[in-house]
Amino acid sequence: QIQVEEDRIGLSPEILRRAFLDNLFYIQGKPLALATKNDFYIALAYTVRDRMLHCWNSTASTYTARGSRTVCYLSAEFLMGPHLGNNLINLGIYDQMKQAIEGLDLDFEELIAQEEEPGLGNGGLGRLAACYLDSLATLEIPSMGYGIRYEFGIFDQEIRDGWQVEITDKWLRYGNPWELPRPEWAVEIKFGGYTEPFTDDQGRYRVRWIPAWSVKGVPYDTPILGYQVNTANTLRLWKAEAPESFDFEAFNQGNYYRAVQEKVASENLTKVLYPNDEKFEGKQLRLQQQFFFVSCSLQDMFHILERQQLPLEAFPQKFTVQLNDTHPAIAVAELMRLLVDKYLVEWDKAWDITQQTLAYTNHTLLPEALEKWALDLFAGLLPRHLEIIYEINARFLDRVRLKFVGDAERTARMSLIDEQGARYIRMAHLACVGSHAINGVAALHSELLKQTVLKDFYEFFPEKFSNKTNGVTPRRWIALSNPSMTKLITSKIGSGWIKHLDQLRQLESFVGDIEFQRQWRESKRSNKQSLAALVKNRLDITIDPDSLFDVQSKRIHEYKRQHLNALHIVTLYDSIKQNPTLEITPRTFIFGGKAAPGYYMAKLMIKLITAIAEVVNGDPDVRDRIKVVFIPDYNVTNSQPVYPAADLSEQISTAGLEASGTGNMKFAMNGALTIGTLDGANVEIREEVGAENFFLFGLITEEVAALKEQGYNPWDYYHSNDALKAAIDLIASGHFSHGDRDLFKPLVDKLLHHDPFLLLADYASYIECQTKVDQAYRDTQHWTRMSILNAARMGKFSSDRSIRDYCKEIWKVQPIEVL
Ligand code: 26V
Repeated sequence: QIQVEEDRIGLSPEILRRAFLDNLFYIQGKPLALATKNDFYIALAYTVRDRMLHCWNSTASTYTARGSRTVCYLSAEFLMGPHLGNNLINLGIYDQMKQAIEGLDLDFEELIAQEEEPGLGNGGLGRLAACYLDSLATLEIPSMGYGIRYEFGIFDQEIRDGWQVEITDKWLRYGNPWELPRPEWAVEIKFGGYTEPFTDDQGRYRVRWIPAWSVKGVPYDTPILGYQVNTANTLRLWKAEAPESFDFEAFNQGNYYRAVQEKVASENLTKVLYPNDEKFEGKQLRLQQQFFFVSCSLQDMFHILERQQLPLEAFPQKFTVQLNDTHPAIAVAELMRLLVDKYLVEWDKAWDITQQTLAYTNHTLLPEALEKWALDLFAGLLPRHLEIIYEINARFLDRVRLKFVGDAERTARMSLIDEQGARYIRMAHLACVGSHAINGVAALHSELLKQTVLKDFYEFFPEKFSNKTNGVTPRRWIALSNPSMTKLITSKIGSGWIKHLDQLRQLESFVGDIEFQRQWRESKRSNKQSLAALVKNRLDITIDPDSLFDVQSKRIHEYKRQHLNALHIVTLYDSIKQNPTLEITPRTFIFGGKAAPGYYMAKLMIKLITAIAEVVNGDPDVRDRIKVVFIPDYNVTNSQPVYPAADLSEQISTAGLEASGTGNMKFAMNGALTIGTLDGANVEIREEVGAENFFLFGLITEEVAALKEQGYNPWDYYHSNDALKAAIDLIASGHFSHGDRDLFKPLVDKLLHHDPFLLLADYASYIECQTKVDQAYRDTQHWTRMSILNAARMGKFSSDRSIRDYCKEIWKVQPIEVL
């Protein structure tokens, strides 16, 4: 007997079970006996989705009725991770659904594990966007995420013979139950061609853009449900398709085959996510992707404005648009073009609207990551936008000259166009000039922005600058991924902390409670046991849950210094070999992370870690004291069991180079202690948890700068530190490469002769600090206290706090309750 309505909204285990079987039959077309694991997963996903659709509809109608101001978060990446578990948590029916499924003798966790995560991001920047969507919905803020529906997300990583191998990510292979295509809201995006001036029938001077080709942008919407609220916002991702019709003749003189070619090319636009992070490459397709999703999104906003019958002047009241790094910075020129060319708004008025609407977040200071597009490439694709950028630049530089009379160097430095040699468009400058607010992602990073890459802009409009320290969502990163700790905390202080993370401070009153300490250790121990089981299963490596789990998981990059961690391991290994009875705290070193496919040095770092693992794990003299594990294919799914199992979190970037970090927050919230430099958000984490509960080492930003200034010579450190020399020599000798002395030579040579990230300068301090960690871990009670205090004091790093700051200080938006 089918009870449609109740079966689609009811939350009891009985109704959920009935709904699940119904979906299995009517969506997958399978009875229980014939269904595959994927069928079960899809039926389960639809059962959950059904329960979200009511919220989604009520949210949309509430927003329309209230005419609310909407946050539009523009990001080339959204690293959402699997939806199912998260939606169950946010709906508050995780346990009920588990009961419903287990009542059918199915393995609930196994079904949840079926989901192929949408890996539509590289790392920190994309994951931040996902955490922010969760907080926006939870805080009941009208908002929309806009991005690209890549057919292939970040590659899957396999490790073969110790090397990274990239495998295409076919995440859409078995369908995506979370998205709804909205072909009726498709838009057209134009590229190439040329411009010509003309006088319109009112005698106005105007410019006409005659594009050479176009693509269609089709929106795919995914509901983003808040935690225990009725708000379900939308993530709208654009897919490129061939245009309905385009007058190719106008440009191609009837060249049919070229027209067909261009149709094929248009569908390539959203095929694949570029897998670089922190390294800019001026690829044409990448610029096409950026303009594509920006233009789709802005046109979508104009359509919403029209549907609500609001005047153009209302644009900045209706929308506040956040640019997640410079990837969507072309929005400055596109919004101007739409206003001036299409909607016939006069320039000054259009410029006001643009500036009032846009705000820009910077995520990196690394010069090689700053986007600058070669002028000819840009002109070929977006000729009209280039003219608009020239006009913006001319007007802006006039103001610069007025404020800094005679300072021609400053004018050249601030220009939107880099004219030293080949000419480039500087996207960060465009974003700064076109936005009313500019922010960094941690206190230190925001200060450094003002002192370095954006110094001139800070001097020109200081009022635009602010800091918005990153945060992460406690729903995914604690409640979902660490159920044992969640249960323990809730038993002591109730469940309010999941929405108000500051409440974790109440745990401080239990820090001396022996029984609570024991339960805390037991929770950590069971999480370590689970990770050990996963490692055994996937890699057939046995690790000891009673050893110290020392974890570094993040993208592989020289500035993040995974090889400094490796030098510590080699030093420990060498000292045990020299002194076989050496007493050390048994440790398991765990690594995870992908290298950009074209980043040779990062790939070699993976090979170094796996090579050290092979030797260390195979050596009976050391293997009961140290073990090394590289977890392949580090992504959201695979990271979720890692944070709860860590004792020690490695946050060891060269000071001044990690903008914020967000993994550092996930570890500390889950009770790991941090060994770290004064970099990014580490600074603020240490302030919050207390210096006595944080293992600090290394040069600070000013010392790094001073050392480089005076002429840094890694050789001096190599020759004056025996342990360092021994570790490097051992790697160079071929000890970890079956006698091959060439394999790691590029890495060793770079350290000895150049060492741009100052590993050798920080080595002694790092090793000394690791010795303190070793000793501290032996005092179990004290370690437990520190672990509890870390978790208890991490409230600041909830993305709810970050989003509240953005809402109050940049977006000027208020919550709207959905009933
Ligand atoms: C740059 C590029 C260049 C073109 C190809 C694709 C691509 C993708 C990403 C990026 C920029 C990456 C910048 C980034 O991820 N920054 C990280 O942002 C995190 C969130 O704010 C922050 O926690 C990390 O410290 C910062 O490295």
